Amino acid sequence: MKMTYSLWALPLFLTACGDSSDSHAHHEHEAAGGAAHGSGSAAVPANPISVVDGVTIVEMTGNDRMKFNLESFSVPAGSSVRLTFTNVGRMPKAAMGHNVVFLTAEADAAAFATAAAAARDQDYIPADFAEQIVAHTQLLGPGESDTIEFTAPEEPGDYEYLCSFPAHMYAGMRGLMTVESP
Ligand SMILES: [Cu+2]
Repeated sequence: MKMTYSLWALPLFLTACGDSSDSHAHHEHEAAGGAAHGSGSAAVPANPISVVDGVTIVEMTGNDRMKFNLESFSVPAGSSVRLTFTNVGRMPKAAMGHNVVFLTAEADAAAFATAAAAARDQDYIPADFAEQIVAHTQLLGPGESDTIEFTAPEEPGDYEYLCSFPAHMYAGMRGLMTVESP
């Protein structure tokens, strides 16, 4: 996961401080790593949504109680989104893995979840449903983190997201990304 943190930190560093080697940016990197690797207390971000240079930065977490920290958030249509997802739980990945999958407006979340549950060998991302996915993170075990970048849909509306680990959507790991007219 060290590599993931490096990838996560670099764009923030460049965005916040240009090409200077400002110690402040470095400190932020350490704080982010420390939060995920800390004592195991739920490291839920206080301000999970921010916008930097037009990019919506989303910090999402999933826990052992099968809850996301965000049940909804908004992004401007067609804008860039950088989402970092962290599994803040402690249970083993095989029993309590989490991901975040954003579905297209046309997708059927229930049908997707059913297909996903049967796709263990693909980390619960069913290949047959690729066209119904806007973006998704990796499946994460405890303490792991993944950052994805994607472009929000051009069409305003509500887009469902979910954890596709079997039964997690029905336990509450789902939400809505509202795409707003720019
Ligand atoms: Cu989950």
